[in-house]
Amino acid sequence: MSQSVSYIVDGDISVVTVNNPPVNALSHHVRQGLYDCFTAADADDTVATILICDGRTFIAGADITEFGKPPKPPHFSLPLNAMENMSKPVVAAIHGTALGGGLETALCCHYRVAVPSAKVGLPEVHLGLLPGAGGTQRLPRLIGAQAAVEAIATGRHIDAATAHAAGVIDALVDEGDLLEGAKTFARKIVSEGATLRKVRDMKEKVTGVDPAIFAAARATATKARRGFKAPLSCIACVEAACTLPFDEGMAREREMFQELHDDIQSSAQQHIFFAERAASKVNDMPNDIDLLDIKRVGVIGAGTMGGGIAMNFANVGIPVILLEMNQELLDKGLGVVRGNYDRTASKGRLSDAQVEERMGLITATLDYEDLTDVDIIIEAVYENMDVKKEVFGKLDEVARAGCILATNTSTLDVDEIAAVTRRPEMVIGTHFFSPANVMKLLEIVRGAKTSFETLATTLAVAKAIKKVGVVVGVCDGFVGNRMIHRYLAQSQYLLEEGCLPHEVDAPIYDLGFAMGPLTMSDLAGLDVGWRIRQGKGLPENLAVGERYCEIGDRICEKGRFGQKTGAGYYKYETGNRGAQRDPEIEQLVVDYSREKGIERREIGENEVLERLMYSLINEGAWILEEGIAQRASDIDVIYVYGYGVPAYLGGPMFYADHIGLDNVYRRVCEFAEQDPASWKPAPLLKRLAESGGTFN
Ligand code: T1G
Repeated sequence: MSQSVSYIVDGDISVVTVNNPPVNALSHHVRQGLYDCFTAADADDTVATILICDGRTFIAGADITEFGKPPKPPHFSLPLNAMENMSKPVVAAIHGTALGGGLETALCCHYRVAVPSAKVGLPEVHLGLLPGAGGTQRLPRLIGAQAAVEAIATGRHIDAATAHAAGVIDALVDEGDLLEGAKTFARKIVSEGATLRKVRDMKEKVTGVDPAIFAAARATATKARRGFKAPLSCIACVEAACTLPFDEGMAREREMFQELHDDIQSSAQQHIFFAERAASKVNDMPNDIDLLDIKRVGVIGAGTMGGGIAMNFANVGIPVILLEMNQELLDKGLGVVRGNYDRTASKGRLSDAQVEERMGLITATLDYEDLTDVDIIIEAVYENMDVKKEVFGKLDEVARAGCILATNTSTLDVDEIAAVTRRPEMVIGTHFFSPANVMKLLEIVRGAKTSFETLATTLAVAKAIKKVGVVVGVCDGFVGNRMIHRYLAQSQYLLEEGCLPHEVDAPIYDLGFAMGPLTMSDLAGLDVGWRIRQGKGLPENLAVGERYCEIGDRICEKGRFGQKTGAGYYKYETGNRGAQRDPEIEQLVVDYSREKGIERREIGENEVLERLMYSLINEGAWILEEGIAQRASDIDVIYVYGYGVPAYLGGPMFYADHIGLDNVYRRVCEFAEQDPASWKPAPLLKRLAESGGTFN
């Protein structure tokens, strides 16, 4: 018997236990162990068999580390069919998360019981895959096509109570006494003459299903998950469950699973799965760092960012003290927060009681003295160094010893801010992305003196408020904004050389980004960057040889700041976020080139795409070279969770590896020849390109 699966006879019940830390993944040795144990259990004289797992969770899926490699026997079907064809009832006892192949395993058992805290789901779609061990054929037979399509195409985790109501779970048992609860359940059904209920034989819910369900699901998926292949394949498989006999449906599932498995999209999404987990690891941090206790939080500034940041903590039950300079700003900020909650409640995603509970966790104040016993304070005031230094000076006075002082700056020097305090080791950057209560990314900026306790605690805080924390070093714009600066500069140069705004944006949008650089600038607000450039005295203070395009400035001088003013690079109708071409701006661009003596030329989509993507990649390579990011996959996580890059592209660095670094480097060198001021090929890119290496 394999080490990771054990089998015992406990009186009249046999128990098969999986123990494969950390999440009991269905690794090849687990699959073999399950087959061996269930074969043995079928031969013994017990009346029923329980399948249960040790550790923190039931089987959380197939072993993702086995994907992309030659498959190791046995296939899932061997142990799963053995379970389904047992001559006695098999009861799956679920705790933690029964996900993917884990739920598919449970669906091959005749009954399922769970503790109330358990969750089930088929999240393969998030890995660019579909449930490949019968989930697309068995789940609709249990809960119906509509519910199954929704569950599988979204990959959502379903709580135990909902799963019980839907018929996936047959009984909820006491928390903390799962095995006894499962045994009691098994004895009860045996005494009631239990049948060997095979989900595969349940036809009622997959017969006479309205095909409109699938058409509607495809329309939803195409809109909500533009460019992702997996959701559409998931829907097609559930449709097959409703139109084909079980075994033919299983064959269809296997075929479509293999197609997705062999597609670059799935490799990219698996890359992001592991990259997200790797991002929480700090290379030089010892494993035994004690985390500081974070029970109460302070937020300085109730503006758009401050309000959103406060909501993150209230959303997970952590009380927040929200401080503003005056009552008017405080009331306005709280009004925005309540407005956000009311909108969520109006969509049925929060109850009124939950809205009041969360608002109740946010205490408003004008007095710094109210911050004397909080555990972390996050400053989110106006992006100006003098203002930030003044605030940190005050915080250093009032905050208790051991309180972390964090700044939400998106560009300023965290070390310079830390230097105005007597506790630079407790100072760190926590760069949230707007809207802060929605965007998952948190750039955690490690200062020169930031302690491991502060860093480790801030990473834990990120996880607690359901953010993806990525540790970066101090430099202008950190990782995300530093790279986007090069990307946006290229978008300007493409305009003055020959493109119109929609010609710059379209190739990036077609690649899969949520929007192109100029539409993104209109959304973020053109005035933000304009004020920063004015603050730096540009273009007058331009360094020698540095390239500068004034098209963005010219548009701002017209009071066009983007969506918020109804016009920027594009024009926007009131209430409609759709960008419309604007002949006035297109003329401005053409006139600007003429004024600067630039002969406009036809620029192909491919060149546009390469210049925008390679500007990100090349700057990413510089950032890795300087150690501002620990690993290339961190940059990919930053761009997927913070800058609208779809996970199926894997992020800019994964994309570069896919294109081939020799190709990227060759083009970057060609661009550098044409425009040495803007392109400095990164030494790391050169080395990897010449050695046939990859970033990831
Ligand atoms: N395979 C291999 N390793 C896994 C894994 C898996 N399925 N799930 C997690 N890990 C590792 C993870 O990399 C990390 O490692 C550690 O476990 C803890 O994870 C045929 C095709 C279960 C909800 O998609 O969603 O089944 O970083 O940090 O926050 O149809 O992990 O410590 O070295 O995330 O408590 C479908 C994926 C697979 C579930 C726990 N299943 N996992 O969250 O811990 S495809 C999934 C999760 C499939 C079949 C198909 C979460 C979790 P390390 P963690 P967590």
